[in-house]
Amino acid sequence: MSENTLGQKFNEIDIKWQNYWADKSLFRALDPKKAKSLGKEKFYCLDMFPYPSGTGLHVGHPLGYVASDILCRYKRMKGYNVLHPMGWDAFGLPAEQHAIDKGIHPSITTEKNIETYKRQLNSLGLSYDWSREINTTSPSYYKWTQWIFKKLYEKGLAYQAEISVNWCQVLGTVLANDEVIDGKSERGGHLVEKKPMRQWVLKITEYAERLLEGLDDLDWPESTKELQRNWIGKSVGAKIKFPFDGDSDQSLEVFTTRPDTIFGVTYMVVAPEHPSLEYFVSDAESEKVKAYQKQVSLRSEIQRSDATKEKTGVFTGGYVMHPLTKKKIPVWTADYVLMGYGTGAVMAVPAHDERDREFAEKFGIEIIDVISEEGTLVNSPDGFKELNGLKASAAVQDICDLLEGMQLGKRATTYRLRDWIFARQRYWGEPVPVIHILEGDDKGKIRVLDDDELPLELPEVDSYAPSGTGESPLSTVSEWVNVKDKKTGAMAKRETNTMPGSAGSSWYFLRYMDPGNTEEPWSKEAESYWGPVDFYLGGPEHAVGHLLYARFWQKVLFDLGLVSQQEPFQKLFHQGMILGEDGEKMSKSRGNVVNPDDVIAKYGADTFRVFEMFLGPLDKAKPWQTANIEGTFRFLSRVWRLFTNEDSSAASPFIAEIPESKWPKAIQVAYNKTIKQVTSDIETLSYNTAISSLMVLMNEAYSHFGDKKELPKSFVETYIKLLAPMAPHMTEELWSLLGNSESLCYEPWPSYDESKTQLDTVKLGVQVNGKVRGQIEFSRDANQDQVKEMALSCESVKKWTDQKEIVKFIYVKNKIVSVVVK
Ligand code: ANZ
Repeated sequence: MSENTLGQKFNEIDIKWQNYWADKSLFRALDPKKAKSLGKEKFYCLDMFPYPSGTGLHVGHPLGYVASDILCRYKRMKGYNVLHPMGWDAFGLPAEQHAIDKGIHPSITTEKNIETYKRQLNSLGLSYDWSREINTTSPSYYKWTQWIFKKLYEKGLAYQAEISVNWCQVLGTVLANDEVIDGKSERGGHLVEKKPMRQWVLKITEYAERLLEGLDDLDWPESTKELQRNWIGKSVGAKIKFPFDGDSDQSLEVFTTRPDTIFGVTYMVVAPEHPSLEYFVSDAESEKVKAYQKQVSLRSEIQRSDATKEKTGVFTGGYVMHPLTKKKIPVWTADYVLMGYGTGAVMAVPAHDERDREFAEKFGIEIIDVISEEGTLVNSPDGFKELNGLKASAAVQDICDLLEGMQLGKRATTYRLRDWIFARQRYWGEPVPVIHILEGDDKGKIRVLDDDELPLELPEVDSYAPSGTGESPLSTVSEWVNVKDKKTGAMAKRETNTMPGSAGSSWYFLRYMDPGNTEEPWSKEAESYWGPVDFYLGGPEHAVGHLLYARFWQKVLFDLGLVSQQEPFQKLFHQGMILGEDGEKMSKSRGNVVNPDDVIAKYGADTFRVFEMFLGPLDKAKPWQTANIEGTFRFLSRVWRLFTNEDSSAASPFIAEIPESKWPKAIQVAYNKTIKQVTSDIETLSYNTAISSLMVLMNEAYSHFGDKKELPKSFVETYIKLLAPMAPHMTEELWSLLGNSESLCYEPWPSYDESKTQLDTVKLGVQVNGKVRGQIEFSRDANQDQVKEMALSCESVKKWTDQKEIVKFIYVKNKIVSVVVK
């Protein structure tokens, strides 16, 4: 068959088997009872579910999906009860923006996009259990997202607060951080200001310590664990009070990790938003401070934390008193101190803190060294001289004791992690199931909806555009917003904020365990059987967002006795990105996007799958190489041709029953070695090396069984099985051509004979005085004398040893043969 017709043939085979799998629901996971009765262990393999965008998949998306699919197909053959689900994380801005522009309801756009995605995923032969498909925007799903919000609220983990948001007056809307670039809106380039607005917030900080500790036992990439650790940002130190100068009943509290440097404090800094700032500002400095505050309000926190920017700040005119020396210390305000961290105020030690040093040098503030090069205390003032010479770590303890005794300090731990702002002023999100009571005894209070009032569905709106007041478009739907409280009959207003994009994805892995349940979000039975996810695959860009939120919800649900596991994802893997052929990120604007549909149409899905896995190590970024697809296609075509007859209508007529013991020795070894290699490579997701060892074995097969020689049936069967997880369509077809009536998907995975994974002879170079002079081949069990005799009788070695004295002969079993002569 010509390459073209073979490509076509592969396409037909793809469709045939995709239909077969779907008709037989072959990838449906067994329910826990059934699986237990069959003694099958579970394997829960999860892909990060996609946002179904309007542009469909590009070749970068399937990389992870194919990779996890290979693992799932392998695990089924190993006898596991595999749960491999897929669904849609479908709330979000693009569909909403489309609705604003075109007036089409986001659910319609979403549905259409899902259809495209699903068709594309199926065309790759991915073995999903579609009976468990979920969609975060369907009321039957978000009913339970609302239910979990309710649990969080009841546990005191959801509260309302005035939080400063990015407000764009021109667009009349609140913007997410990534929609703001250099203080301007990404869309239109309009000015964005900070403005306080009422928001729902989840108290993730209450779980900071447990989120940190839990990381240690997870089988996750170290880099991702480190990102989460940094994000949580635990700091151990002390909170110290500096009494106000002139009013020692009041004090300015700072957080420091270095109480040992307290005698090096030469000024204080409060954040420009600090509530005590006003107290310090003298009349003389008032104008300057106000102007500075205004200037800072236009800068984002990220800009403020940029250590490379020149320090700015102003003196307030006020002072505090050093808690130990009682000296007066000037108070400054500067934007390198952030309000949201620690106490929003610092004791500045320019001798030992880089930021403070830069600031002090710029403004001519005194710098006092208090820690020596050896890390011991120096220059402690009168009354504290005995601290000199102490190691800084010991001094921390002494100074904390001292301050605690005076009630001017206490040991403290802070976390960089902030509470999670859980509200968006948008339409296309889960409504927050809360009403605000407007009259009667409960006036001003809120009520969370009862379970029987859920789901609270999104109403139809005339316009999806922002309301212009900063509130969500829901606020304009008065029939929906204005309600009577079911319990008291009091007038009430519905909450109009919707939940953020990451709400639905914070628990979807639980819903897959029991997606049809209408009574509960999941049954205990299903969760205790399937949890935790055994293998989770997705991009590293979710390291601190989704992956941290999901861990947080899981821990809350665990504390409520609703799940059996403390952690949701036991093992995590990040696939690397597939770059464009030019080595750049694929993007429409660069014009380097490859559409998988085109590749599949020409070569079939198996070539696409194998090619993507063969590009390189799964976790590395690598460029797409159209030219090399041909190579992969040729490899699969070779497999096909060896195992089938001339016109691809039947199995090769040369296939015969020949026991393994009758095969040539070399192929026995290559065969067992490959089974071993492919097995361990799949377990470690080293698919590129698994594929190359299958290529090597195919070459061996051609050299021993090609040219119309007899082909052992068990060799063919095993080869098909080893290739099956990667190239599932053609291997199913080959399997059926061999006369099998059942699918290959649940055939037992091949085993190998360890003793046959190596040839029983070894070939080694013979070194003479450190240089290789010849090569000998001998039995693996040969002893030193036998090897020596062989080495010394080798012609090319003799040239270098003749007439010389053999000083030493070294043989390291199966590794080194070395002769030393004089
Ligand atoms: C005195 C000192 C001396 C400090 C020294 C450091 C070194 P991490 O480790 O990141 O937690 N700090 C405290 N609150 C701050 C805020 N709201 N904005 C900016 N900086 C703040 O950093 C803790 C240190 O950062 C604290 O310890 C404080 O400076 C500063 F040689 O106090 B340190």
